[in-house]
Amino acid sequence: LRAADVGKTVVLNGWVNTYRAYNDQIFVDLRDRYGITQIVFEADDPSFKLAPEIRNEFVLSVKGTVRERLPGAHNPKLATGDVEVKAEGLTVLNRCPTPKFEVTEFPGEELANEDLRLEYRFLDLRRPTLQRTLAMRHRLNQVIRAHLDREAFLEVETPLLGRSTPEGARDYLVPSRVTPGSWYALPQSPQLYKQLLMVGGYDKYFQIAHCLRDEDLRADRQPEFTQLDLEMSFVEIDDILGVIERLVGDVFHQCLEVELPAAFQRLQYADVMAGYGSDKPDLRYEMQMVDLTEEARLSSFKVFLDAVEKGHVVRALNAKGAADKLSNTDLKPGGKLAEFASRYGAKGLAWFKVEGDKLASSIEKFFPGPVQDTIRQKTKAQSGDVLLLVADKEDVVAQTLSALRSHLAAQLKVCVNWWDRKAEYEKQLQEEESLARKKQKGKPAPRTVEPFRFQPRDFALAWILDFPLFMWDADEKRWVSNHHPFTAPRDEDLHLLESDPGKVRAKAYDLVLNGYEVGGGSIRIHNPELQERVFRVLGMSAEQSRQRFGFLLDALKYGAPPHGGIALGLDRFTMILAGTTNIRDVIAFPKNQKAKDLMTGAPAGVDARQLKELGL
Ligand code: AMO
Ligand code: AMP
Repeated sequence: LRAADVGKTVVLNGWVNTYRAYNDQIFVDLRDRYGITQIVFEADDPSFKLAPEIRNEFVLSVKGTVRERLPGAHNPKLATGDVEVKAEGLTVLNRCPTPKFEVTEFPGEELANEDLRLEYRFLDLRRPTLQRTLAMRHRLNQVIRAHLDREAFLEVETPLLGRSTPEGARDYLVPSRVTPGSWYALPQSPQLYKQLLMVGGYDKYFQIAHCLRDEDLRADRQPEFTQLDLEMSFVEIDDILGVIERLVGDVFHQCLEVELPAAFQRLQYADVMAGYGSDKPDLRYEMQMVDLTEEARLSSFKVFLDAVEKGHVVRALNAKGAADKLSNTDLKPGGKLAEFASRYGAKGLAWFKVEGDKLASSIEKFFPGPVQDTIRQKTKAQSGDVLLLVADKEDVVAQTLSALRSHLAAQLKVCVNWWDRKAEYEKQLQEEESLARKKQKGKPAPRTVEPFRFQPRDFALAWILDFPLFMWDADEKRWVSNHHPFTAPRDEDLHLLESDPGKVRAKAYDLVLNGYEVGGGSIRIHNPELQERVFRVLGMSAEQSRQRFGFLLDALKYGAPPHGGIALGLDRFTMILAGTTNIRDVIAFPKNQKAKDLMTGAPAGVDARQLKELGL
């Protein structure tokens, strides 16, 4: 309801957000999906007698007349803030005990404990933030469907009960009652079905698909999550990247009114690993790692010399201008940053402060002048910078410096998330308004705070290309697929498949957004002999691959077109569109970190009779 509705008789149904009772008036803020409206019960109306029993979260149906608020009582923060509804009839549709936590959100105030909110998810879902997020997710799905329909894709559903298609995680298994002792696997992704659809002649397929993986959970991982799954025939890498660039551009345009570049930057796996120590670097800011192994070799610092001796590496990050922001508590041995680094396996964290054209540190004396000069040049060090160094095995150094990079970017405010900027803007706006209202006795104030706008560097998208096809699994002592076993090797590396598998690059690509892997895919193998060769490198005998993947090998023999595809993680995508870092915020009924649904109690026991029927 807006000012234009003044004079109308209306019926509003909703939940009591807040109520304030006075002698002659009772104010109720009624909430529904569309917002909050102020209702006034006045002593002259029979509904006034009912109103005192109203409590938070009661469900009301209110009949009344829309009227303009009194001068000074307008609320510019509410979309409905110019009007109120004078009640002329009230039905209490349902009551509610005092909720275990406040559904009303107060800016700047922390939410109740997440486990409690997950237990009462139906209440938590009433929070405007969650409602906005789920509406954003709905919008995303609509944009995807309309866009891919325009590009002639067909939406096809694939089964939930199937055979296991390995993606590197554990399967959720479902026992068969009809065939005792046999099991279905819930899909980790529709990977093989979509490839079979290509063999079936559906050359552009997509699906918004549920995927299930029994893996350890993190802030950006759920056991059950959703992919935009897509596959195309007769394509090369560029075709797939192009479809996704157009689609993601459309999503950002329609969901956030942000215009992305027509093509995303393309980076080599080897380069990002060397520069950022991660295959999903946050590219909203620079701060690359610099290799100083040679300089360490020329020093007399024992820790570094021992490391170099063992074939380890020494690498550094330059925290620009951090000298006056990092204190001794951060830098000292065993201090905050060293403690952080140790979580990733680093045994210590060395540092230099750059003072003019000198390096200052307790270990500076071990580095000859010319070596210090090279270090400054290589790290592009300027006065006021702090260099942070780790010596260890290459993977430990990469993991540590990659984590330290994000940690420092947040601590030093090198990179501020757009939603934090937006929250800051809203806080300023509120302060300004309340100040101005005091001064001007309630009249709305002219705004001086700059309105919130997205900046180009709020979103950094990049393709990571040329992943290795295999990785060495040291525990199992065998080669494993980096993506999955159906990914095609690059043609020019084919001759290395058996002789040097580690050197073979894949026709695979990941999409990275603000440090999250939001998608991944590849061109697939469509030749049955090549597929069998890859299975062999993975340690599968001919019988084993026939037994597990006979249907795929057959399909490839029966005229499989060249094909490829990709899957976008829609939960992670929504997280970024909605401005949260918690994947549970974008899923209506998520599981907690232990894969439990705290509301329904799943997973839970079942009747002995059910187990007996299943032969368990
Ligand atoms: P992949 O395993 O890389 O590829 O998954 C694609 C994308 O799905 C998202 N994702 C997850 N999101 C939330 N919770 C999880 N547990 C989770 N696991 C993955 C990520 C990831 O980039 N079949 C292939 C795709 C293909 O080759 O076409 C596949 O599933 O954003
Ligand atoms: P120490 O000689 O043990 O007092 O260490 C001197 C400095 O080197 C301290 O700041 C340590 O944190 C740091 N250091 C120790 N081991 C490493 C390592 N593997 N990589 C980087 N710095 C280290």
